[in-house]
Amino acid sequence: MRRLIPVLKQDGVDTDLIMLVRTILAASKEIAFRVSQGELAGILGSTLNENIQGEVQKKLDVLANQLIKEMLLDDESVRAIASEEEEHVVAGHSTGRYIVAFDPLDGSSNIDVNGQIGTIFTVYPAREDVAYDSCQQFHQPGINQLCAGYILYGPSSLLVLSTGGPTRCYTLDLTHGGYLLTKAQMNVPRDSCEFAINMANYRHWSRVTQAYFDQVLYASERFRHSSVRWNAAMVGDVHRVLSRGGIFLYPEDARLGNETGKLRLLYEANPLSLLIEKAGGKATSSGRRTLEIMPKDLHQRVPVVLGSVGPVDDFNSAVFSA
Ligand code: AFP
Repeated sequence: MRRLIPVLKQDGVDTDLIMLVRTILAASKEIAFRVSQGELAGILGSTLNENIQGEVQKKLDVLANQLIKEMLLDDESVRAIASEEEEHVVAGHSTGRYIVAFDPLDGSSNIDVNGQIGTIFTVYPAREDVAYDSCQQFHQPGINQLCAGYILYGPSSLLVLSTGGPTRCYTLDLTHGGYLLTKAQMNVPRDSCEFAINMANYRHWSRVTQAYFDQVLYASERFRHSSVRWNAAMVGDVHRVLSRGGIFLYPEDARLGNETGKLRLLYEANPLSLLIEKAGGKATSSGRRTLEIMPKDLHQRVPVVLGSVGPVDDFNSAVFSA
C-alpha cells in the first residue's frame, strides 16, 4: 500500500502544500488518538462557553481547534487562518503562500455517544491585493481551493482528500502512524435512492421543499425503495454518499438563524463540494453550483444539496423551476 506523501508527489503537488497537509494531519493524528481514548482521555462533555455560532462548545471542539491552530501557526507557509470556532481571522505569517479554513470538530453532538465525527479543512492561495490578516483573504469562491479534505474519526480514521485531482481515500495505519492509500479514486454513483436529511425539520421548510418530499415519500415510483440516513455529522453523511451514492440535503428553513441554511460555506459546504465534484458528483446551493458562490462573510451559511447527479438534478428541477 502506498503512503500519502509519495502519492502527493506523484500528483505534482507543490512541496510547501505537501508540508502544510502534513501539518494538518499531524494534528489529526493527535485528535484521532484522543477520540479513540474517549472517556479515558477526559475529552467528553461540554465547556461552559458558546462559540461564535452561539452553540455550546464541547471540550473536544476547543482542544481540536487549539491543536490545529497552533500547529498551523508554526508553519511559515500559512498567511491566515479561519476556524468555525474563531470569531475573527487569525493572522499567520505575512509572506505565507496559503490561507487555511477548518472546522476542527464536525458533528460535535456525536462526541458523547461514540458516533462519527470529523475535521474538515481547505487551503486557498493567499491574496496579494488585501492585508495578510484581513477577512477578505477568505472572500474567494470555492473553485479557488487548492486542496480540500476531511478526516473521519470512525471505527477507523480515514482521510479523504483532493488536491485538485481525484478524490482519494487514505486509512490511518495505527501500527506505523501514517495514512495509507486505500481508494485511489472515489466515484459517486450517478443514481441512488438514499437521502441524508433531517426530516424532523419538515415543518420549517419552504412549501416547495415539503412538496418535493411529499412526492418522494408517498407518490414517486422512482423513489419507491428510498431510505433516509442521518448521522448529524456532515462528514459521516457525505462519506456515505461518496462511498455508495445518495443525496445530502440541508435546505434553508424558517427557524431564526437558518433562513439562509445552517451549514457554513467556508468550513463545510465548499470543501465537501470540491470532494464530491472530484468524485463525479454534483454540489449545489439554491440550485447553483456551490463552488461559484462569492463569500461575503467568514461564517456565512448556505443551503446545501449535494451527491449523486441524478437525485441532485431531480431535487433542483422540482424546487427551483417550480
Ligand atoms: P455540530 O458540529 O455543531 O454538531 O453541527 C454539525 C452540523 O453542522 C453538520 O455536520 C450536520 O449535518 C448538521 O450540523 C446537523 O444538524 P441538525 O442537528 O440540525 O440535524
